[in-house]
Amino acid sequence: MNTARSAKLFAEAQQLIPGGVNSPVRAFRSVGGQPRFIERAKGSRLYDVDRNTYIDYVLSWGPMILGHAHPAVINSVKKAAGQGTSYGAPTELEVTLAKEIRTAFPSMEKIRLVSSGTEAVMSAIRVARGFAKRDGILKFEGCYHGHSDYLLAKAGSGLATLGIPDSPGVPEDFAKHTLTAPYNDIRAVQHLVKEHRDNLACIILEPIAGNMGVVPPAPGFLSALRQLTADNDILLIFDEVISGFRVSYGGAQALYGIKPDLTVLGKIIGGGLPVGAYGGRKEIMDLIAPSGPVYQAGTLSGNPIAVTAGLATLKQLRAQGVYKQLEERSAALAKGIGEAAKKAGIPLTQTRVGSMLTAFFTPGPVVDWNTAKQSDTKRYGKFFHQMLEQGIYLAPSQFEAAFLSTAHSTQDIEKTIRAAHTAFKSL
Ligand code: KE4
Repeated sequence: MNTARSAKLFAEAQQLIPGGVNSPVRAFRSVGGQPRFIERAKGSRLYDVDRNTYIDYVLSWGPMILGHAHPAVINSVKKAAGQGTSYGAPTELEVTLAKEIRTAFPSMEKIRLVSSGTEAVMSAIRVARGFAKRDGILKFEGCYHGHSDYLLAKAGSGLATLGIPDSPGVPEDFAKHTLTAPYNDIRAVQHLVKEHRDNLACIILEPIAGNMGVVPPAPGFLSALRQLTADNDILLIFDEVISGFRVSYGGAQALYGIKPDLTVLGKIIGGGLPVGAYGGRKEIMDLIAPSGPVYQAGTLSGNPIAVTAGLATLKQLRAQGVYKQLEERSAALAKGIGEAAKKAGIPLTQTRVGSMLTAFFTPGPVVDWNTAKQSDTKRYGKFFHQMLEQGIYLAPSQFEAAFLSTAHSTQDIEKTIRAAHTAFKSL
């Protein structure tokens, strides 16, 4: 596969941008080789600067659930752009999106729009601390909640990929308020709550972990966590930046029937443009400026173009049968990949919730970060490149989710499974 122009651009990019990328996981560090520079995308396809075409299972790390350049999204963004790109004043669009989110996520009685998942998580934690008047937070190893200082403790995603257990530049003072527990280990949480209850403001988790690879909640884990936090007056925050509108129109909280106190959203609600959101119980959210003393602000929060892209995306997701199709195609893909690995005698542990899935190169089981990191990342890297050479673009890290979109056809799935047979045989 000719990648000369990507190579040239990457060399130049590395002179100007740390690691040549604007987000670490894009640099292919954990799978080796060099990233492909993308020129355009349409439907399930990416097209790189060397005219190579790929079936895309990264989908911009989740937002592109309709596939790339969906006509309804593009047309609405084009129209909105003609009306100006940012006003710094309230718009009807923001009211409409807040209403739509609250309809899909009734636990989000009030909502604040921001410009990224990180910003949404940071703000949710701040208002949780302001409401509870306590500093402590508890997160789970392998979960990633963006790059705010005090959450870079045993985080997943890029940090897991790069093997940075914590990050330099985070003062010990910040990290000391952050407790971590193994995912799916309710007894560990009970123990930490017993010891630290008086200083714990909130517990935050991905209700379906996506940042150590996909790790679903163990049966009863979320309900036990909900009960434990309610009994101890600790706020429960669901980080649904990935799972929100991904695993169902109401996210993981609808799927599992659990009502958190606060929820964080991102990715899909911006349709590929920068939008994050946090929201929850009215009495908590009313603490946020200007209605209350907890300060949070943003120049481009609720940006009309980004909100337009988000609204157009959610409208398409409300169409009949969308999630059924995503479920069927994702199940078919997982089945085919599993059969291919078995035929080649490659030990694989597959996890999936709806259209977010992972194939861990380990006999398994995979239930938390400790078991996920047993995966053979070298073998994953070889598999990744074998698939890339065949025009299949998987996440350049074992510890990320693969995603399907409504644009992935049965022919795409069949082609991917055929490529997997070839790739597994070469390992
Ligand atoms: P952003 O600040 O990247 O918009 O969102 C942070 C975030 C928060 N919560 C969850 C559950 C997330 O998955 C993320 C970001 N996800 C990663 C991929 N796993 C973004 C990709 C990247 O870092 O480039």
